[in-house]
Amino acid sequence: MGVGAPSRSLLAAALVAAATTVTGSVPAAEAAPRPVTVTLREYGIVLPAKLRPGPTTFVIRNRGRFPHNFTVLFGPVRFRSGTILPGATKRVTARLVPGEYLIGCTILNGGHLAQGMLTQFTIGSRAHGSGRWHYP
Ligand SMILES: [Cu+2]
Repeated sequence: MGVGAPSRSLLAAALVAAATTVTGSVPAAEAAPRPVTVTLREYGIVLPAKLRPGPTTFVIRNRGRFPHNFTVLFGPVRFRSGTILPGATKRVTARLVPGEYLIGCTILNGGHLAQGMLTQFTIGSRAHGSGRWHYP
């Protein structure tokens, strides 16, 4: 008997445990990424100003006439979409944690940032003067 058999039974146990969490106290959000819609256009980035922690899929649509991107310039979790062509949609999934995130489009070496493609979102809050964020 190889090591495969115990692994399979462990996997089966994990699957049963995962299935039972549907009606349990674990939030469904931990099982599937929460979708957040983002719109890119000339010249702006539109998304909710407040988000929640956990696995999140940014559904990023370029509704403009030029290529754009979605780049976390500052924040506790960094990720980027890469170039999104006009009319296209890209999905980027990240496990978000509380904090402040600065988002920009870095196309044209800052040219789009200067035109206003810069925004932010926050997760949770922090005491005045404190650098420690918490949620809720
Ligand atoms: Cu842009």
